Order: sequence, then C-alpha cells, then structure tokens
Amino acid sequence: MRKYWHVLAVLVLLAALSGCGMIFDLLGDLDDGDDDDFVPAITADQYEDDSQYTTDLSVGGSQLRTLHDSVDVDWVRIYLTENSTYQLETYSAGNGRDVDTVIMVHEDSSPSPPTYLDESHATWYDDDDGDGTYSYIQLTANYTGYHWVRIRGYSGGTGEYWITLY
Ligand SMILES: [Ca+2]
Ligand SMILES: [Ca+2]
Ligand SMILES: [Ca+2]
Repeated sequence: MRKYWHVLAVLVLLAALSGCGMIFDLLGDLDDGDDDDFVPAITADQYEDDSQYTTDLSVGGSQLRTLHDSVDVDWVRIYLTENSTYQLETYSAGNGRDVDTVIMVHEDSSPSPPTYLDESHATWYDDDDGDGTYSYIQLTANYTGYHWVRIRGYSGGTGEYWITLY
C-alpha cells in the first residue's frame, strides 16, 4: 500500500499546481494590460424583438439599446404633433462599445413596425450628424400621430447606443 502514496502525492501536487494556474489565469484576464482582457459580448437589448413589438419613446425620454449583430435593425415608435419641431439623436453609452448608427424616420402610423426594407420610404435620414459617427435629425412633424424610427449600424456594425427624443 505504501508505494501508492507516491502516486497519490504526485496527483495532489499536480492538482494544486493546475489550481494555481487557473487562479493566475483569472487574475491575468482581469487586468494584464493586454488588449485581450475579457469584454462582455454585445447582447440583444431589452426591447427585442422590436420587429414584433416595441416600447414607445416619449418626448424627453431615452432608451439604451444595442445593435447586437450585423442584421439587427431597431424600431422605435414616437408620437409627434403637427408643426412641432423635434430633435432625435443617438449618442455613446461611454463604455467603449460605440457603434456607427444610421437613423431614419418614417411617416407611418401603423401599430406595428413597417416590414418594408426599402429605406427610400423614410422622410428623414441621417448618418453622422450626431457626436462622432452617431446620428442627429431635426424635424418638423407634418401630421399629429405615430411615426416609426429605424436605427441600424453602418455597414452592419454592432455596439451600444442611447437614443433620445426632445
Ligand atoms: Ca437592438
Ligand atoms: Ca432589433
Ligand atoms: Ca453614423
């Protein structure tokens, strides 16, 4: 029986060393000065699936959203009053996950998001008039009622953004 103690001791030692290695790996991943530090994946925002249903954005309100993959398109419904002027803007969440947004406003009061993909349906369109590559539109409403805002990433870019209406 005694000869097996050596084997057991070696196994315990190996287990302890591998445990230490894992701890050092974890510490290294927290902040080792490299660019490969762990960054959370960009996940779908709380408003998805917004092609089926979306939460209205009121005047003075804002929503934190993501374009979580290259085909994600976000829809926001806003209620505007005829002849009133509004600003619609996207901006950075300030966490290094910026995305180059493109926004457009459709004069469409449908209860669910428009299904057409042709962006020429949009009355207002902007790419980079916001901060950096974010977007900004100033518009005066032509009718009182709901309008649909579409947000997508330029060239399918992904990331996080705030959108606000004021
Ligand atoms: Ca989204
Ligand atoms: Ca979406
Ligand atoms: Ca842009």
